[in-house]
Amino acid sequence: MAKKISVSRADKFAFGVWCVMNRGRDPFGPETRPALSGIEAIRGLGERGVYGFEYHDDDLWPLGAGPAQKRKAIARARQAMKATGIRCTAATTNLFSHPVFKDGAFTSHDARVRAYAVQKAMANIDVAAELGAEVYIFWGGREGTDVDIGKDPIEALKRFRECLNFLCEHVLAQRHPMVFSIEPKPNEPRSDTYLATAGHALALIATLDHPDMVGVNPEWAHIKMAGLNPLHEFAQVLEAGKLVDIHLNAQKPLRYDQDMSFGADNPKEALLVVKLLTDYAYSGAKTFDAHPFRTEADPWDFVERCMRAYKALELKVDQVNSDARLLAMLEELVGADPDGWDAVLASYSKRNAGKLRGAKFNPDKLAQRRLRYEQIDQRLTEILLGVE
Ligand code: GCO
Ligand code: MN
Repeated sequence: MAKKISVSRADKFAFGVWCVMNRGRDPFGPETRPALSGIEAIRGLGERGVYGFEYHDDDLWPLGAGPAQKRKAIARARQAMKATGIRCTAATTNLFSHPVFKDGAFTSHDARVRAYAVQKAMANIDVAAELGAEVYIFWGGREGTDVDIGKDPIEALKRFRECLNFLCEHVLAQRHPMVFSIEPKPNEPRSDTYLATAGHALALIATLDHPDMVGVNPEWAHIKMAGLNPLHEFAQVLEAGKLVDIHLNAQKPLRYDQDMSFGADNPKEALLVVKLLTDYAYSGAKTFDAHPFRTEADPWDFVERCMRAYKALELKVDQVNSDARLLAMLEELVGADPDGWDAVLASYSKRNAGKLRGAKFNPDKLAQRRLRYEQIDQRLTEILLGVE
């Protein structure tokens, strides 16, 4: 019998408030849904049993708001959090909407724009800490180029690094219990964005003054836009100990940023990412960064759908992880290590090197071992489709 899906706060699902505030506007047509304020978004998510929310500064108070207006917005956010039990799991700075950022924020040529961007981030980092956010995201929306001769990429990376270093020091000086997270994306809105993939982000992090304070939140859609494999990207970040947040959604490869509901496009790939997060006990928030189709009247079916899709895939992961036939085939695939080479390869020593140098291998014979990938993949498909 099919298992019933029920979502609870223990699932640690989160949404960007901007996902439910999205009104369906696209480059070819205006809004199709009524406005929802940031506070209404927090409240609506909280009322639906969602564990957490992420926000941009500009989602909660308008750019240029005075101190009183800002304090009022923060107080109202706290009220909505208290009333519904929802937490603020992460926050970020809008460094992409205002025309001042049209040629980048941290990578702008103009030092005044960079200073303004760092000031804007600094101010919201303090609010985020007050709201209890433990992760602060940097998605370089406009950090890129349309005309490559116009911006030296070496200089741009240096500037990006300087701004992150500056803000890390701010967090340390304020003693905020917070880590940063870089969100990679290959393009859109710029033709090419710096820090295009998880690998780019990890490489930059290693050069920061406080690499331990900075992780990565890979986003499914951004990975597919780059034509890459979400499982491999998530795994690379996880293996590096840097998976501090995730952005889940769906996306057809190599297209504009579609931000579809999680599971909407490729359930097999989605299953494998849920399996990764389950098997390796990812404990951060499972954040959805997507938006309803433009045809939707309100965002709530979309919210429900993302969480149900994750839970449904989690049930499939249980099935996959206990399917005797599949497990036997996977075990056979990995095979045995009768000669103890695993231990030899695990660490270099004179003795191990000597052993390896003197060993006799028969590559033709080794190549004959049967690898049942067709059957394995088909078994996975059948579990996913629920057939025996
Ligand atoms: C996008 C990004 C954004 C970011 C958000 C928080 O492609 O629009 O995914 O939604 O996630 O700005 O960093
Ligand atoms: Mn995102």
